[in-house]
Amino acid sequence: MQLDRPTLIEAYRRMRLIRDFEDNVQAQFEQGRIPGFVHLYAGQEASAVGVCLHLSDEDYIGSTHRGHGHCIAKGCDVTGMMKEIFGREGGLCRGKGGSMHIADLDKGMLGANAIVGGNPPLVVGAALTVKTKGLPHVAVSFTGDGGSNQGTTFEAMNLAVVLNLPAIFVFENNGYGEGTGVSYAVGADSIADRAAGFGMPAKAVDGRDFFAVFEAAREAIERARTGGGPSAIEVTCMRQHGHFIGDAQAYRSREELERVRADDPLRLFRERVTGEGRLDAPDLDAVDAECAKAIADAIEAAESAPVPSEDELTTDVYVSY
Ligand SMILES: Cc1ncc(C[n+]2csc(CCOP(=O)(O)OP(=O)(O)O)c2C)c(N)n1
Repeated sequence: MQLDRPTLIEAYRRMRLIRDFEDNVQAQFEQGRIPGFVHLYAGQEASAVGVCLHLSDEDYIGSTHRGHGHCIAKGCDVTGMMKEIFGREGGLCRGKGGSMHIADLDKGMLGANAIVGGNPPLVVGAALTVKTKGLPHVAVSFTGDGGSNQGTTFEAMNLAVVLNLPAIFVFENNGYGEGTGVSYAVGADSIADRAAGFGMPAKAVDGRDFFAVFEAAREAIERARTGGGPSAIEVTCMRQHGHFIGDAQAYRSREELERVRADDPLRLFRERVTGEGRLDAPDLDAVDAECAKAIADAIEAAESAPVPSEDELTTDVYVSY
């Protein structure tokens, strides 16, 4: 499918916003200004954006501990996210969730999830809601290669097939679950083939290539929207950083890290669209400047926001439906 100019710009804008967000969060964390624990998504941008560009606020996604990219790709406000990560008032979850629990229901973002394999069952629940109400929406689960091994994920895939739900399982295979390699931990040659074994169409795509992800996601999402049921996409991605900020990555070779940097999906996108004459470098430079400013403003807003007051301590602990 040939993408028009505004769509290409929007794809690049979301990927650039994720990268800038991550680079700045890393710098702030290293200066001790962010509480808690942070897992960076840099290098995997083409996955989140290639999928979420097809979604509206009425569609759902479920995310992982590495969730900033999914939130931004789904349209969450970066200032609200930054305040959340800084633990400040005005954060998307009033500063109480932090990096691993950002949710924004107005955007269909059901939540980052610190429990590996935690989101697929939630996403299947959202897909069941959509189907029961007869709505044309879909629910997408982003899960890692590690999360693909969880029993919760297996049950979710089975139920999605049995009930013919509009659910899409995106498996972001970045080669590792913490420091454990896929070849050790995943007892199948292919995560996509294993998902197909549950009875759904499944594809593997190169996550360095935005266009490959976009096309696979288009097919899967269209199928789900039109009653064709669930499907799976294995996206092979490159994690540019360690598992968490501060991970020494002793389990990765220098050559691998050099390859990861060389295969940067943003650079590859830029080269392709300018090489094919579809966008000009100044168009992309303008997006770079816009995103840099948005993130600088977000940090400033987060730094100057107050921490939640003490009387907020016990609110939001239980939710009444
Ligand atoms: C149920 C559960 N088991 C273990 C952990 C600890 N843990 C946090 S992240 C992680 C690795 C996840 O790997 P993967 O799903 O491949 O995602 P990635 O970090 O590569 O994005 C583990 C084991 C956890 N949070 N939840």
